[in-house]
Amino acid sequence: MTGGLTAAQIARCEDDGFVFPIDILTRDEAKTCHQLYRDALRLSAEHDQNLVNVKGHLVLKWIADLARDARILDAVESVLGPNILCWTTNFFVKEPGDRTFVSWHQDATYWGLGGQQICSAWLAFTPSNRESGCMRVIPGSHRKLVPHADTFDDRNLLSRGQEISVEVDEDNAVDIELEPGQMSLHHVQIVHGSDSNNSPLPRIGFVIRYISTEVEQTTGFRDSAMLVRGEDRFGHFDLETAPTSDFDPNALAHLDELREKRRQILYREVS
Ligand SMILES: O=C(O)CCC(=O)C(=O)O
Repeated sequence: MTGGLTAAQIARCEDDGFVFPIDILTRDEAKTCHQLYRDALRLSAEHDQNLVNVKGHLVLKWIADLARDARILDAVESVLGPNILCWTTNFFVKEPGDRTFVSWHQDATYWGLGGQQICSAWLAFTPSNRESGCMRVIPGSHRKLVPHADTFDDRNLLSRGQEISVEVDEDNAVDIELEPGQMSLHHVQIVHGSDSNNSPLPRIGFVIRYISTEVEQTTGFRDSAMLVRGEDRFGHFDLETAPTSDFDPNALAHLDELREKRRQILYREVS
């Protein structure tokens, strides 16, 4: 490990359940990532599939490289310790005027993962601010899970449109404003959401879900993840392999299988 969070940042993450901004990519790198994302969408359409938004790191090398970037992992290691799996990658994209949003929710409610050593790294490819619909969080809300209900709203970027069914004190919300190339980390139980993009620019966030190798999938479904740092002495997850080239047919076949398993976990009945 070369960098990592400062003691003050680690303390903030423990107290508040999130920390930002963390400088990761240069502006030029962020711009390149934005272009790679656009290219990936086009190529994905040519393969007649959505290969980008869920676990894209299994079929596109640049996404896998980003999920294993030492600058990101150094920060994540400060929070999770040295043995780290990537559980999934997602893109949260709001084009100008598309009116999409993310309802207030806690990730832990639906993921079926047991333990607290789970965090999301949210990396901005484009400006993410109040106007463009940046992520918003409620400090300290990671200490307790609250009830949720599914809405399946088309404009909600979450899989089930899941939202918190008790009142959220929005007066306390913190706007996670990030410049392109900056990142935030958030705890799996933090209450978070985001409003629509009212800016003229796209708002593109690449999110990597990291877990310590100690974490277990508690739903009874066998789950998979990719070892990105350290070693796995627990074997709680089937280990995924990073692609050596883009859209390798074997990787594509495997992606379908793994996504189906993940779908079963995310759409299971939650009490
Ligand atoms: O990108 C957003 O606005 C929300 C992201 C989110 O819900 C998450 O990363 O867990």
